[in-house]
Amino acid sequence: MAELKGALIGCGFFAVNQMHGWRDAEGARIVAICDRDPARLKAVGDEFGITRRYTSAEDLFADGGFDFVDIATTVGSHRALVEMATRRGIATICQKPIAPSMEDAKAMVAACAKAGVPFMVHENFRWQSPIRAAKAAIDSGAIGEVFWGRVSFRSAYDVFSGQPYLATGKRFIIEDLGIHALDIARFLLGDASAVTARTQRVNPDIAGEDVATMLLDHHGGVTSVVDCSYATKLPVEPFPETLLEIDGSKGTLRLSQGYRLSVHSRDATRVEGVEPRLLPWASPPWHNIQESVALIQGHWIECLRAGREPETSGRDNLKTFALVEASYRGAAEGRTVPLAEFL
Ligand code: NAD
Ligand code: 89V
Repeated sequence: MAELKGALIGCGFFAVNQMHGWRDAEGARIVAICDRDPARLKAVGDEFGITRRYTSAEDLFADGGFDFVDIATTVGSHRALVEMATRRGIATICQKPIAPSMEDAKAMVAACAKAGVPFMVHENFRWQSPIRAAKAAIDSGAIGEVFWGRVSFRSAYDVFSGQPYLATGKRFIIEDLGIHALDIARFLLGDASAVTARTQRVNPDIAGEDVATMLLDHHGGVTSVVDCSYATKLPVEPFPETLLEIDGSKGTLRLSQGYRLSVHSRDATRVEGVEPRLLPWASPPWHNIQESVALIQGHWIECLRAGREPETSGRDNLKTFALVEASYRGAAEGRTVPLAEFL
């Protein structure tokens, strides 16, 4: 089958991981790149040997010659770029968070549907191999019927040096990191119907919240706690591990720091190391996230070829983004927010 050709827009901090992933991907390659910052465009173009370079996305789309676009810019430009792609009928991947508002997110999903364009949000945390291992254990029935869960990400890692914009936005941890944990909660425990949230800002040098605690009501009566913090100083820094506690009718599952998965059921407790692969280009501690980039890209290629909707399609991701919006509204108003207010 012919190799899929892609274009990447936004050659910043995280896009380098995406470029590495695409370079190793089977069945797709990046043929053109775009960044409005010429220095970043040159750095990525030179590192990955891409000669078709654009400082304007309009010019990139006008020249065409690719089957899909991978949008790796920050959130403010997502809607305009996705809509540009739909006007050209180009299949689209867009980084999380999908948009700055639910209105924009819905408009993007609608535009892709109208144009018949496949649309995936790059929501990669559920593609981390330790999270996939936990999902497989739950699906095996080893812990029985799940009734409670916790998805936890607590760290004091300095994310601001690599991504300075994270310190300046009114919204921080739920929109940037909690979004991943909320998506994992949906992935493992099913869709949610309501959320109750509390936020705190511990670091005085940033504009947004750096601690958030969310209580989710999932369909089917499952309850979960999703908690995240960038103000938690631990003896061994766990960044960027997401930890899990899942309780079921027959046992329990724990994904603990150091990528240890323990599945306890009536007869036995199975403990295994589920450390992610260290890809040749990866650099710990980011290797967990970096591997998930390669995995979600593989999923995209498979789905595009098979004409299948990706797991984290725009349509699906509205349910994760609704949790983000509902958490902010709930924290501001001190009440439980039904997701129906957004969906
Ligand atoms: P960044 O600021 O380092 O890079 C963004 C790049 O996009 C910049 O080089 C900027 O010049 C370029 N850009 C912005 N608007 C543009 C436009 N209209 N046309 C062309 N170029 C444009 O940001 P980053 O840290 O790389 O984050 C990018 C996105 O990736 C964000 O949405 C962020 O939330 C997401 N992200 C995801 C993960 C993950 O694991 N999924 C991790 C980190 C960041
Ligand atoms: O995954 C992300 O979106 C990143 C980080 C892990 C630093 O929060 O921004």
